[in-house]
Amino acid sequence: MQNEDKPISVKKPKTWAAGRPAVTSSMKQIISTAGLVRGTKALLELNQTDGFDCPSCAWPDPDDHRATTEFCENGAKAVASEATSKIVDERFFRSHSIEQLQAESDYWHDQQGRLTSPMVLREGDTHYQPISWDDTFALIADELNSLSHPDDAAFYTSGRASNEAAFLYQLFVRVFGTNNLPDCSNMCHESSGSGLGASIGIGKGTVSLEDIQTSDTIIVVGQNPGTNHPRMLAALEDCVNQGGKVIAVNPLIEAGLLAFAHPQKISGMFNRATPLTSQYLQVRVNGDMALFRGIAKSLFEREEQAPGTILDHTFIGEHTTQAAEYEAAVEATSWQQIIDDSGIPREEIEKLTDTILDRNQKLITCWAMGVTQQKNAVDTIREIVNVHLLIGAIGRDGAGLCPVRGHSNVQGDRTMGIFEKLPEWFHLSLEKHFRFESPRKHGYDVVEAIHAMHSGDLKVFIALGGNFLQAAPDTDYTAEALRKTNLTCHIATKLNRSHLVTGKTGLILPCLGRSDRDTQASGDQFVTCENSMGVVHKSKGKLTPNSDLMMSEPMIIARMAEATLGDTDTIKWTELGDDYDRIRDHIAAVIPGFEDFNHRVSEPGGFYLPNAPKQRIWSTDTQKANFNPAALSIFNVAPGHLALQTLRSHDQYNTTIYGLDDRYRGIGNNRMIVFLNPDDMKDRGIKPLQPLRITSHFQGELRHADNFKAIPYDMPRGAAAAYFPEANGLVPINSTADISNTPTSKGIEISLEIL
Ligand SMILES: Nc1nc2c(c(=O)[nH]1)N[C@H]1C(S)=C(S)[C@@H](COP(=O)(O)OP(=O)(O)OC[C@H]3O[C@@H](n4cnc5c(=O)[nH]c(N)nc54)[C@H](O)[C@@H]3O)O[C@H]1N2
Ligand SMILES: Nc1nc2c(c(=O)[nH]1)N[C@H]1C(S)=C(S)[C@@H](COP(=O)(O)OP(=O)(O)OC[C@H]3O[C@@H](n4cnc5c(=O)[nH]c(N)nc54)[C@H](O)[C@@H]3O)O[C@H]1N2
Ligand SMILES: [Mo]
Repeated sequence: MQNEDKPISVKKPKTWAAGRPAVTSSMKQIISTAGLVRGTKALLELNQTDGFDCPSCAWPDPDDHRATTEFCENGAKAVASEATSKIVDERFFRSHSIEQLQAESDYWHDQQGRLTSPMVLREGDTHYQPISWDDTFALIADELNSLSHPDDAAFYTSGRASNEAAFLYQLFVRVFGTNNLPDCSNMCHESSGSGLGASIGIGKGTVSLEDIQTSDTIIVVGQNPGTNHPRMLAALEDCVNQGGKVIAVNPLIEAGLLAFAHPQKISGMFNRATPLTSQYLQVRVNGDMALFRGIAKSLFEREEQAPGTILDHTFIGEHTTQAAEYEAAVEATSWQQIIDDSGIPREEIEKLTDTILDRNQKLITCWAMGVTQQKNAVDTIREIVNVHLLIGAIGRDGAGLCPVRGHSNVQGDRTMGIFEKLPEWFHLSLEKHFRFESPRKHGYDVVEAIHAMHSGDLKVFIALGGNFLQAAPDTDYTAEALRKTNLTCHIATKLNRSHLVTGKTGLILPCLGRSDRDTQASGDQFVTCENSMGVVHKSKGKLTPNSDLMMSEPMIIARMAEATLGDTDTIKWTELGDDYDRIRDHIAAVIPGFEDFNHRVSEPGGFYLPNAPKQRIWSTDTQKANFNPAALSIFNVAPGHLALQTLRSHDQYNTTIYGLDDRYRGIGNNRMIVFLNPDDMKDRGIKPLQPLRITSHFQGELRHADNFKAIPYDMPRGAAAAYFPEANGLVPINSTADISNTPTSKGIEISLEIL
């Protein structure tokens, strides 16, 4: 465990990622937390076709071959955190009051080990008390059944839940009578779902791993793969080695985008790094829509000079709508506005257009939170699609759209029906198969759920994983909201701050994780996940669980449902928990693309779900791909203010803090920092490491956070960056993206004061 009192260390940021330091770091982590034997066993099973799926990110595994070390440094840290042999049991809770636990850091919480027994915190209690599983389910059933309407309860999901758990959970929630299924996606790629759905008719990406490896040009926008999707670097390296070009679009210089030393190759072990990006565009925060508008403008202008040679007229004619309106919108946008809003000189935009047009116009654009957590995220994503449509860079080899998902099964959870706005066909399919009336009123998303708890409308909050309090925006407001409920209930593997801010009654239900062996009445079980590229594959835990009292997620949901609703003619809840094949048979009957699920998922590597845009079929309102002729928009702040983004360090998984370093950015032993442009610091008389008060400004509301140390960093003027979740208190609850309602965690207006 790191010493939290050690002083901060600041070094020069790295210029390449992975290599031997990554291997050393992962081995150190796993041996210190899980022990040598358990740790090595865990790593050997990780991402093997008969082992378990990495619980870290959603980047796909190769379809046809697996190295024995098919994992990355941060995957190893995620497994180490889950496979730890330390436990948080009844004794732990007896000796730690809620008040004491609240005073500890998120890092400390994670270090304590795995939750092993169901615990309850009743009104007025200072300590969690043990409770039996039977009493736990009776308590939940009582609370749920005494509500005046099912809509008075909400059921959150974090994206680690398996397909089987997610399907059973949404079924339980809908039979209970509500669509209140907020999920982490609402804070993550919801904007991608909304934007892609409107433009191309599916809220998912359209490329495979092979497309990435064989593309000509890959633009990586608002994403830091070196930390958050390290195995993506290997695919980018393959692309570069085959003559492709990678372009980074990011206000910050991120080591992982500069160069990569493959830790599974000899050259990489000797830290010989392959340069990755041929062009690094340091956009202004939220300058991405303007940049893509600039590419479009350049394409139109070149087409005018050499008609018929640049745009894909056949594709545009056969497959799209609104092309003329889009052309008019581009024409109405001046170069000056594009350059001002993006912060990128015209020559750089022309150079990028040259790269795209070179060879086959095989273009892939990848993006993540730098794009999705902005006010105009949906229009930005649709602008990316606009550029792809102009040159027909979709639905052919080596070209397409690639929103890079976060949580390892967040995409699968949505496929399984974890969605507060479930489409009608899904309701009909559930009704036909299970013979019940599925409620149609849209449920609450994350932000709406927080407001509804605050106003007293939501009285029960149940969470299948996650750390709602720390992940949500506006931490104090969210804490007040949670405290107003009658019951908060967390199905969880590790202790976190959400467990310490409860309703009148608080419950912690300890569950098995991905790496744990899951044995039920019918024998050892496996679960399934869907990765970022629509491949469904199995995951089988192998480690002996830390305690017999831990229960699997599907069984917890089954028992909760049985206690609350009882069995129906068509649903025998605990029989489904006894044998997950039965859950998969239901999935096969309800969701298109899962026909013969049990059989097909046994194939090594799993199977691809159907993806219509890959075949140039568009299930949009017009049955075509829709250009979006929106006017250019940009996030502007008042003079003297800065645009703050909240991002991840190299040593965390969302709210789980594995360590206190951010190796690639050169930071050691401290997370309370704010990265700033050196000239912006000079203007304000701010010295490196000087403690600052950050104030966020939103519609006349002010929010403060103190003691953030200033770090000069290579980033555009006007930009600032601090870590999630430490800076979440600054994200205003009502500052959300248009249409998707995602909190604008990457676009917060702030001012600074020297303390
Ligand atoms: N190890 C590890 N892996 C993870 C996670 C983790 O916490 N740790 N989290 C998982 C999850 S749930 C997710 S969603 C993904 C997140 O993966 P990322 O999206 O890579 O995560 P962030 O750290 O939020 O990084 C956002 C990047 O966007 C850039 N950015 C910020 N604002 C802008 C902007 O306006 N324009 C552009 N172009 N760039 C901008 C930032 O500088 C940063 O490099 O990773 C997943 N994988
Ligand atoms: N300011 C700001 N806020 C953000 C973001 C940001 O970039 N900036 N990013 C947003 C994004 S992209 C996301 S996805 C959300 C993440 O939001 P969440 O998904 O809610 O948060 P996590 O930190 O991933 O959840 C960690 C907890 O999940 C539990 N857990 C881990 N594994 C399992 C498991 O297998 N089963 C169960 N039942 N529980 C498990 C553990 O108890 C652990 O403490 O946060 C969002 N919040
Ligand atoms: Mo995410």
